[in-house]
Amino acid sequence: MDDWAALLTPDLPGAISVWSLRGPGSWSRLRQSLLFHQSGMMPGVEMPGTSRLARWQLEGGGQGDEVLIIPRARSPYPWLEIHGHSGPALLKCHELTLISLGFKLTNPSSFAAWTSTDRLEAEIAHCLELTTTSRGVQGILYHGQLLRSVLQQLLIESKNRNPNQILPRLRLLAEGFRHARGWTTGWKIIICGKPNAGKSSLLNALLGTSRALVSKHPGTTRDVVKAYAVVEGWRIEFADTAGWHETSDALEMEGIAFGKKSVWDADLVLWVSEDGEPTPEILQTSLVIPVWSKSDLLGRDSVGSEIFSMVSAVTGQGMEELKRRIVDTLGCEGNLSSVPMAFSLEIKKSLDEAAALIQHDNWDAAEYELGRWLRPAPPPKEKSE
Ligand SMILES: Nc1nc2c(ncn2[C@@H]2O[C@H](COP(=O)(O)OP(=O)(O)OP(=O)(O)O)[C@@H](O)[C@H]2O)c(=O)[nH]1
Ligand SMILES: [Mg+2]
Repeated sequence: MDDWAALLTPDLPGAISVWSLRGPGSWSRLRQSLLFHQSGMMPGVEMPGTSRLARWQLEGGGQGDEVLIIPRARSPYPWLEIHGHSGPALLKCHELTLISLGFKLTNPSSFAAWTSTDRLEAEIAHCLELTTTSRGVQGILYHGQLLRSVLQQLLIESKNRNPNQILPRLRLLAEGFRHARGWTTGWKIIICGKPNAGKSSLLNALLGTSRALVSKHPGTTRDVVKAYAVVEGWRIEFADTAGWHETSDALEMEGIAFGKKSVWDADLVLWVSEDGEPTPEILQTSLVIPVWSKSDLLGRDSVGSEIFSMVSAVTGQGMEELKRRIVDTLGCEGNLSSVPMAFSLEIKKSLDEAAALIQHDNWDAAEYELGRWLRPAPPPKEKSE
């Protein structure tokens, strides 16, 4: 078993740095390079909950920078942290010293996974690092615990070897990722429609600021214009695109093709038209909200539409309703749902894999795959420069 070190703090000028070290020989290796302030015997293995001031001992006997040594655990392997000053050159010195002491370097997430109780806990921690909204945090924490009990239950029930009992539940869990993915990555919405439909104006109205150019001339937007907004507490990336139409202008054609390609990557499409034009066939496999723009130009008597969201970027009419519809359509409130769901892509892939194995009657492999989340993560991989 190797001894591992990871720098947990960013490799930037700053006030403090934290190195985490773990492995059977981590204490004995580190002792060779530290001078403790308190005199007396150097303890073999420090007790968690105690901390000690020390100095790096430089080659040739000189004293180096002062650090605080914090033991984290004694078993299954000694695990400790070094809290010290920071700065690129100083961190390089720390790194070289640790390498010369025989530590292998790894990245913080790989190290954190290894120190977690099991892979599910590590995945929860990893997703928490990624999320940018408190609603995302709420969803990950809640569904992390829910998933743990569901996996335990599935592993017991899989002993019956009954695919009808297990497969629908695995699929439901995996499908839940569609609702949960925005907790870690934010949702992506693309705004499409014919030229001059009011797409850029809609983007600006959703953002509450003038991000995209608006003009009365069709073909104003050429490239994809991206911007972030927080809608009802969720982080959403909106992409405004060039209007879709037949053209011989090479540049425009490229812009249109680029916009169409972005559709596949989007969680939701806003199909904008100023005259209730039906959603085109190319969007049939996408999640779409049809938006009827410029509703202020419609007569007073004009009735709303069940299918279209009627909005005016000029008066703001219908904007709040549209935002609510976006959040509802994306299933954003899944963070509060009691239906368990896969909250990360890794977990979704693993559930899909287990389902495929069960379909091939390979129950042992499926159980191994599901059980992986409840077993400790393997030792980390060495960091590549
Ligand atoms: N009255 C009214 N005019 C609007 C509204 N939204 C957009 N317009 C006008 O419609 C014209 C086109 O608006 P844009 O937002 O540039 O339309 P677009 O779909 O982005 O156009 P392209 O980028 O050329 O495809 C501009 O003159 C806008 O002022 C609206 O809600 N009400
Ligand atoms: Mg535009």
